[in-house]
Formats: sequence, C-alpha cells, structure tokens
Amino acid sequence: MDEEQRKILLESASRFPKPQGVKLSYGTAGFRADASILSSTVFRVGILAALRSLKTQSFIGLMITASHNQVSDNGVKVADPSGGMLTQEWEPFADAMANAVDAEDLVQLITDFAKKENISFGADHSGQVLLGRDTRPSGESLLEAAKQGVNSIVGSFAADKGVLTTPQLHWMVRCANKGMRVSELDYFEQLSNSFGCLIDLIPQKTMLQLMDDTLKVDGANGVGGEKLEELKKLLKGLVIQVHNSGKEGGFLNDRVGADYVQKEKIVPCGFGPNDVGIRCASLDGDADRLVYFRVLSESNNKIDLVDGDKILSLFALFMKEQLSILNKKENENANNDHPVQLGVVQTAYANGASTIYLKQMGLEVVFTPTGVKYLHEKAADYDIGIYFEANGHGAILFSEHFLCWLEAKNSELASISKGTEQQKAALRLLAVSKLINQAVGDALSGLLLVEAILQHMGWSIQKWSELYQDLPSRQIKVKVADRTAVITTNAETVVVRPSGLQEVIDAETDKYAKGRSFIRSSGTKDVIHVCAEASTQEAADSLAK
Ligand code: G16
Repeated sequence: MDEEQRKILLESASRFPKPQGVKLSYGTAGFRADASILSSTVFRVGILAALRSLKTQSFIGLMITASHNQVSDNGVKVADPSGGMLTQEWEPFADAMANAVDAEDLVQLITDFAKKENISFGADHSGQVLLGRDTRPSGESLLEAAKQGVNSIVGSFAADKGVLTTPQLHWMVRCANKGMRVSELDYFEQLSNSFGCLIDLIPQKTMLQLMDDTLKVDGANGVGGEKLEELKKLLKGLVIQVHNSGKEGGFLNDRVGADYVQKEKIVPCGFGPNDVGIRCASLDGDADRLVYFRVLSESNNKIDLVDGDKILSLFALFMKEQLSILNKKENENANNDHPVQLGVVQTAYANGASTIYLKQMGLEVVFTPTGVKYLHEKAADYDIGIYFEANGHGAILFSEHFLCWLEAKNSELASISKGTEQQKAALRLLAVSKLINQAVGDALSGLLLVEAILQHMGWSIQKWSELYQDLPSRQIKVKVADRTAVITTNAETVVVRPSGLQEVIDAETDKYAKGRSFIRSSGTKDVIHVCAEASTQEAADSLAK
C-alpha cells in the first residue's frame, strides 16, 4: 500500500470511529445490531467489499439490511461474484476489521491482509461494488458510510442501486458478472416471463379445474410489498393483493411478516376472519423468506401454516415429476435416461414429518447448520439441489453442466417433434431455472413458482397443506446474557458447551412420545432458540418450555 492510499484510509476511517466496548461478529447473515452503533462497521465492510472486488476482479455486492429483525436494528452483508454469500474464508477478516480499535489498527490489518491475499492497490486496479438497502430509516446514512468505505480504496467505485430486496441485489451481482443486464426491470421481466412460460405450459386438463387465482400477501411493512406491487403489473393469470406494504402505517416486522407468522403461528396484522378460504403468503423484511398460510374458520387468529418445508416438498414433487416425464423411455430399447442427481437440503428445524415425506419420495436428504450460506453451498453439489429452511429461505439450484444438457435435450426434442410431453417437461425445467433466483433464496421468485405449480396441479392451498401432516412443534426464543456460550455440533442437533447441557436435554426429550428437541444460539440476535417436536401440541409446548 502506498503512502497516498494509507493517508486516504486513515483520514476516512477517522470519520467513522468505532463505538467503545462494541464487539461484533459476521453471523448467520452478516453483521447485525442496533443501527445507532453500525456506521463504523458498515464503512469498514465497504472497504472489505472493495478489497474482495480487487481480489476477484469481479463485481461484489453490499446489502444494508437486518432482514427479519426489528426496525431499529440494521445490518450489512456482502455478496460474492456468484451472487452468493461472502466466502466463509473471509469472515474472520470481516470480524477483525469490524473490531479494529482505531484507524491505525484498521490500516495495519488491511495492509497485512492485502499482502497475504496478494491484493494490489492503485488506480490501475479497479474494484466495483453494487450497493443496496432495504426500507429501514437508518439505511440512507449507513449507505453513505458504505460508499465512503468503498471509495477510500483508490480506483474502487460504488454504484448505488437504491432500495432493493436482498435477493434483487444478489441477482444483480450475479448477472453483472455474467455480462448480463442488471436493472430492476430486467429482474422483473425475467421473473414474469418465466412465470408466464410455466403458465402457458399448464396441461389442458388442469386448466379446466377451478382454482382461485387470488393471493393475498403480507409484505411485512418492508421492501417486498413495494416491489411486488411493481412486479404484479407484469403478471397475467394471477391476482395479487398486497397488504402491509409499509404505506398503511405499520412498523417493519412488527406483528407482521414471515418470521412472525412462522414462529407464532397466528395471523399477521391486517389479516383476519374475512380471509378464511383465501390463499395467503407472508414475506419477511427484505423479502428473502416466504411462508404461506390459510386462516382457519374456527379461528382465534389461528392459521394453518404452510412453511418452508412444505414449499420444499411442493417443489421437489414438481421437479421429480418433470424429470420423470423428461426421462421417459419412448420404447423398451431406447436409452434416453440421464441420471440426474436431485438432492434436498434441510436443517434441524425441518419438521420431522417433512423429512419422512421427502425420503419416501426416494430423495436424498442432507442436513446443514442454519444459514443460507451453508444450505446453498451443499445444494450446489447436485445437478438440481433444492434447499429450504423451515423459516422460508430457499431456492432450487441448477448446475451449469445440467443446464447445458437440458438445453441440448430441449433442442433435440424440438427438432424431432415439437410440443410433446417430453419437450414440455424440458421447457418447464428451463423456465424454473430462470424463475428461481440462482444467487440466493428469493421470496418473490419462490412465490411465483408456488403459484405456477399450484395452477399446474390444480391444487388449493388446503390440498397442498395435506401433502403430509406436520408433527406438533414449538419454537421459543430465550434472551441470554451471552449467546456465544452455547456451542453446537452435528448440524446444530447436539450441544457441546456448556458441558452437561445436552444430557439434560436428552433426559427431558426421552419423556415425550416422538420427542425431538435442540437449542442453538441465534446468529442475528442475542437469543438462544429452542425447538421442540412431540406427538401432541401440548407435549411439544411443554418440552420446549
Ligand atoms: C438469516 C439467514 C437465514 C437463517 C436466519 C436465522 O435470516 O439468512 O439463513 O435462517 O438468519 O436467524 P437466527 O440465526 O437468528 O436464528 P434473515 O432472514 O434474518 O436474513
């Protein structure tokens, strides 16, 4: 690092002093804390993003959001060149940067890291960082801090993409690195065109079945509702009513949104008895989670929750069906099978009934710790990898190799005889690969795929919900002084520290029929999550307690 670069960094870092006594770590999804203490962290992550861009010679993303957290929190995370999460190899550097005590300490850290990673500075080496933020009031000033961080690396450039959902920003990074167009309109067009393609391919016989085309969406008073209002203008064959769009005066994630609906299992604000019989969905604050629900008629605000596990099951069923049509042998002697590796990834939060259901379908199911960064990585091992967390984060990933094969197969089938069932299956799979955001879980694209599949099957939400019956479960959050005191292993199913705690959990769990329980420390808040399953709701509640 030359003298000029050093001077710029020292000068800019001194404008963003780190608050004393604050220690942050790059958790499940980046840094999160009360927004009032985050400007130095966001500034430093701006520098990190610029360095990552220099290192990879690619576009990098920086998103300012605290997703499902309360409105007074905010956060920051980095998207790698693929559009996925920042490589885990750089997380310790992110932690060290966020916690560097002063400007001198910070510059020393950057100098050492750049040397180790062979990162060159100077005007000939340019970094490009795309910036996005959700609708939190603190987002604007934090975005300015991020910009100054990026710009303090000579030759690096920050492009402000404005207010976005988290998945939109990830999508833009991925597309920018593929040399594709990255405007918001391009994103909306990709989603609406591929959705339209799936709708056009619906078999005649199900077209005749009556299915309500109205969907009521809870936008969590966040960015998702606002974007869905835009997207729906391009959609045909679906009526979407957006509620809790943020314009009606409620607070972000306050008794609304996917996290609230999934954890509490009750209707969000703005929904009630009038919605009985309507298909409802809920997004979270930055629109990377999606759950469905229906309001129960005997209701006391109770819902039938159709969570990430059921979305995963619906997707798996559809993908398996299309693959089997595609690979159907025309005659006994033909050998047109392509052994497609279809895998499913879940976490310990997955309802036990969903795992049994998926395995009964003959699918390979693997488990990772909580966090899209782990599930996404695992799903990428397959030709088609479907991952979902019960909380509604998920996607379907297609390998490049499989997509090439599929394109070729589609052309071959079209040249023999266009419009056969086999060719339609190829076209559907190709449409899914464009509809589902390949960079990260995306509630808007997931919602359109759910809607397309329900129409394809001619299914109501009730029919979908009956795919299997969830085992009664309960999740609770326990506020603790130090969440790092709990260390787990085996995809978070076993507590390693504090010692002796797992034995206590096991002894308690053994008292319940079909009992299963685990605890893990949150990666986004100062709480410990407790999750319990048992044969009745009372038993699950009691075990969790
Ligand atoms: C983030 C991650 C998710 C993860 C969630 C867990 O969600 O992106 O993969 O499931 O955190 O949160 P915690 O660690 O508090 O249990 P989000 O929607 O907040 O970005």
